[in-house]
Amino acid sequence: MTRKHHKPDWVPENAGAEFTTSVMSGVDGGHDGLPGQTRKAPPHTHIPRRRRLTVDEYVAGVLSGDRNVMAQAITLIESNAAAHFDMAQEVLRQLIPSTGNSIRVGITGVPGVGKSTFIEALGLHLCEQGHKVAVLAVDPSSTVTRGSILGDKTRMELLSRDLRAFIRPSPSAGTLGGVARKSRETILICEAAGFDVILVETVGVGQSETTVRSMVDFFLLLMLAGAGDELQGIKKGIMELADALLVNKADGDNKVRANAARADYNRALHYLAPATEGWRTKAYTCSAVSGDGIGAIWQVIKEFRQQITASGVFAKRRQRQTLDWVYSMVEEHLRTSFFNHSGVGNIRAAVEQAVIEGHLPPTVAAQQLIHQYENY
Ligand SMILES: Nc1nc2c(ncn2[C@@H]2O[C@H](COP(=O)(O)OP(=O)(O)OP(=O)(O)O)[C@@H](O)[C@H]2O)c(=O)[nH]1
Ligand SMILES: [Mg+2]
Repeated sequence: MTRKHHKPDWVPENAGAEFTTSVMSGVDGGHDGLPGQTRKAPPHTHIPRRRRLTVDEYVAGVLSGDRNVMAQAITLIESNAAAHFDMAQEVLRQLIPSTGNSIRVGITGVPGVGKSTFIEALGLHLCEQGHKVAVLAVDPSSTVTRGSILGDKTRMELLSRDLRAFIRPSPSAGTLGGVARKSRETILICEAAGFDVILVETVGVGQSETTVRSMVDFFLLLMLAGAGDELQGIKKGIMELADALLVNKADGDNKVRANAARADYNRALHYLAPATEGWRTKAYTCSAVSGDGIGAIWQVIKEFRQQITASGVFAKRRQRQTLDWVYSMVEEHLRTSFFNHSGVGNIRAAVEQAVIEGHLPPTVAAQQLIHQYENY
């Protein structure tokens, strides 16, 4: 993967020193920045003009809710440079005790379903209620200059101007593991800065839905009426990840069809396993444009939180998610380390050929490769 020198084009009109989203872009690159997998940044890499903050300054700034420092801390987390990695981890270590006090909501749905419009409507509704709302995106296909939220500055215009909200585009393209790590750590930064609602948008690409499901408490699937399920790319598997289905664009002529779709989905949901123990996933309708149903879906999310907090499922899920995260990083590291191992590289082609030609059973081939990895 080649590194490019990016300048962020995502700068809101009211960008100023106090406005986080105006701050420098992250360092781009294709991996997750774990030690042993990082490369030295080339000399032309963007060097922020701003004075480097110390760990204590990052921690104090984030804790005091300083949007500027918050954005810089996220940029530090997104950096792939080894020196930044250690510093970012120290900042996170100190912030961890102040994290967790939020509801994390994942939002998915096919392109055009209205995710951005919905997030703006919900975000503004929550800001009016006194919440502090952070909006993040997980999109492994995005780059610094072309990401799903990046094109949204027009669609989320009001929210991006609201100082009670904080919008952060997806980290630049990379492995899903790398993007996911950065997004999880960004959630922690936002929580430490006092944001109590975290909205994570993802596009329905590959594994990104499963990944976002694994980092949120509540997972919301936006749907359209009228489009066949196949057209919508909605597989049973994705419905099974959801804590609520929300048929959007229930306005004008579409209202009747949206209500019919909601009834259909409710019937279908009856036969699916619920995503969350003790919670029944149901379908609802809303119009992100008119605002109908926005307050109602927030009530559902609040009820969900109350109910599964009381049953202990909320805490259990978060604990399991944290441990899953640990092991997914271990797995990712081991996989990269294996495939980059020169000893493995030396025999791989021959082993593969022998397997294809039928001379070597797959199990023996795997043993040989692992032996090579562990001993040479
Ligand atoms: N009538 C109507 N139109 C809507 C509604 N919500 C969104 N739209 C329109 O649908 C189009 C797509 O909305 P977006 O919010 O950009 O959809 P998205 O899911 O974020 O799309 P991607 O970012 O491309 O994945 C826009 O033209 C919106 O104005 C709604 O509730 N009613
Ligand atoms: Mg969008």
